[in-house]
Amino acid sequence: MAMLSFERRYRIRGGTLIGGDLFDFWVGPFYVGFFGVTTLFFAALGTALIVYGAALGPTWNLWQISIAPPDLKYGLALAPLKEGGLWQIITICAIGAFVSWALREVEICRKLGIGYHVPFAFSFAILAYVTLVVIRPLLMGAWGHGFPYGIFSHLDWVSNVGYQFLHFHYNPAHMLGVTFFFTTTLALSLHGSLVLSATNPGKGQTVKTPEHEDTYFRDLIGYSIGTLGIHRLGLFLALSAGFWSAVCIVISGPFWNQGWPEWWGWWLNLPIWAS
Ligand code: UQ2
Repeated sequence: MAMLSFERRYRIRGGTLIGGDLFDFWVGPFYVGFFGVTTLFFAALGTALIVYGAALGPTWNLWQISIAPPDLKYGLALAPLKEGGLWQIITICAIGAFVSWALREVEICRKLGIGYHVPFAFSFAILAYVTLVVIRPLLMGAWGHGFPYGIFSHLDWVSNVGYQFLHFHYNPAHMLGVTFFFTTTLALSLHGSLVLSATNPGKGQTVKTPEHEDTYFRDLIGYSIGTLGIHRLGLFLALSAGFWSAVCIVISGPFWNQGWPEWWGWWLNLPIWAS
């Protein structure tokens, strides 16, 4: 699918943000660009450092390999390579690769003259990661507040940080994040099933149009959001899920350090209950 004959028509020069024509070419189906080179550089270096970190560690068990951030005593300083320094460089590589990838998406949008919706959406995922390993550790005063890079170790980190606040489900921003994640799955399941139902009408019958899709939901709930609208809604729900996830962790510690159940004291303490 990647090399259909007409695709050549869309392989246009220009639209680069940096480097002019220098990296403006394709390798097989892939656009390279300056940011293709930087993506490859950061991803390769970061991966090599993870493998090096694993080689230093006590195990090759894939589930148990973990690259830990520095001890809290190092604060916001650079740590020795084997005591969290690796984690710090790997974090720089990860952010370098993610941001390069987003900018390569931007260059492709510019070439094609389409909107920046895809890199805009990806930037929310980057924001969520950067919130965990940069913004929150900065606000808390130590890189040691970042999460460890390992399959089980990062699960343990999430559990431990959650219990530091007694019951994370009482975090109002966490509530919003969870609700947006669930609503995203609801919207995608409605949309995916509706489109498949219209395009798979059964043997001998013709494929149905969006008019049928609209009519289905008007009959069912009296309202159809429309074919463009469902995609706007889906993007909004998914971006909101990522955004409130970032908010829910960045307020935990820097702006609230009791249990999250206690936060709801503002409600119990309202003057209307005074008597
Ligand atoms: C729709 C529509 C689509 C869809 C879907 C709907 C023709 C193909 C799924 C229905 C969606 C509605 C009513 C919004 C539901 C709201 C939430 C918060 C989940 O109308 O247009 O296009 O796929």
